[in-house]
Amino acid sequence: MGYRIAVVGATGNVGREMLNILAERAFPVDEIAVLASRKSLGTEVSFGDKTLKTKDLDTFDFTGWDMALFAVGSEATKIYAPKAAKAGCVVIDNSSLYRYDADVPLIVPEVNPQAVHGYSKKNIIANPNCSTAQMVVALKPLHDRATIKRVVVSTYQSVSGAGKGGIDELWDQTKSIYNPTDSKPPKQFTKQIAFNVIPHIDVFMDSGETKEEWKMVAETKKIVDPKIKVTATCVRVPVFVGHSEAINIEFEEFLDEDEARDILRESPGIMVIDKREDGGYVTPIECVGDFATFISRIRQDSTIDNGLNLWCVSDNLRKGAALNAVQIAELLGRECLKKG
Ligand code: 11C
Repeated sequence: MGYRIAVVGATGNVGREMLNILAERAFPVDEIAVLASRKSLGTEVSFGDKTLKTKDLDTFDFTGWDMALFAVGSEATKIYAPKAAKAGCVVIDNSSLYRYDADVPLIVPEVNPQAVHGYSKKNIIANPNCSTAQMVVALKPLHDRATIKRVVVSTYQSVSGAGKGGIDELWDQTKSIYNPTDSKPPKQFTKQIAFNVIPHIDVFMDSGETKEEWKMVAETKKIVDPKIKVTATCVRVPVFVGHSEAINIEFEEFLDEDEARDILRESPGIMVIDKREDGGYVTPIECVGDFATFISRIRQDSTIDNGLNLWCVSDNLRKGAALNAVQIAELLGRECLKKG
C-alpha cells in the first residue's frame, strides 16, 4: 500500500525534479496529483514512464491526500500550505516561509531525522535552502566528532538557484557575447552573469549581509546546533546547475585531516573524491543529476589550532531542493505515517 502524494508547482525546475526523484527512488505512490497555477494549467509533466496533466492548485481539495511536496514561492505557499495542512495533508515545503517557525521542523534527513516527529504541530515540515542543505550534510559528522565552533563559508552558486529565469538569462547572455545585436539588459540578476560573478544573492539586510547569507547562518543553527557560529559570503557564478562551497571549519578539538576524510567517507549522503593531484576533486558539472554531496580538498588549516578546509559540491536542484524533500517524505512515511 502506498501514499497519495501531491506535487505543488509541478511545472517548475524543482517540481519536475521532485517527480523524477519520486520515480527514481520508487517512492510508494498509490496516486499522484500534479498541481500548478492557472497559467500552467494543462501543462504535461513526466512521472516515470507516465505523462500527467497538471491540475488547478486553486480548486484542489487536499482532503484524503497524505503528503504534498510544495515547490512554489513563499506567496503561493502562504495561501495553499495552510489549506493543505488543515485538510490533514502533511506539507513538505521548499520555500523559506516556515523555515524559522519554532513549530515547524526544518529537516535534512542525514542530519536531524529525529525532528520529523515535530511535524504534527502544524502539519508542515520545511526544506532548507540549497546552500545550507549540502553544507550541513558535511558539517554534521565532523561536529559529532570534534565539535564545531565556527564556520566561514564562501559559496559559488549556480543560476538554476534563481529558477528558470536565471538559466535563461545565463544562456541568452552567453549567446549574445558572440552576437551583440541580440543583447538584452540583465533582468534576473543585477549585473551581467555570463563570464562574470556576482557577490549578491537574495535581498540585502540592514546588517550588510544578504538574505541568502543570513539563511545559511540561521538554518545551520536550527538544523545542526545553535552554538555553531557561521559567517557566509554567497556568490552567483555562471554555472547552470550545481552549487559549490569553500568551507573553513574551526573545532573545539583537534581533528586530523585523514581522520576527517575517513569520517566523511563513512557518512550518509557523502561521496569523498579527494586525490591530491590534477583533477582529483569534483566540480559542479560532474555532480548534476547525482544524489550525493561531494567533498574534496580536505586539508588542515594551519593558521588556527583546530581548523580544516574543504570543498563541497552538490546538485542544488536535487540535494538542495527536490531530493531532500523526497527524503523527508520517505522519513515521514517510515517514522510517522506508516502504511500497510
Ligand atoms: C539561490 N539558494 O541559489 C537560492 C535558491 O530559500 O529556497 C533557493 C532559495 C530558498 O538563489
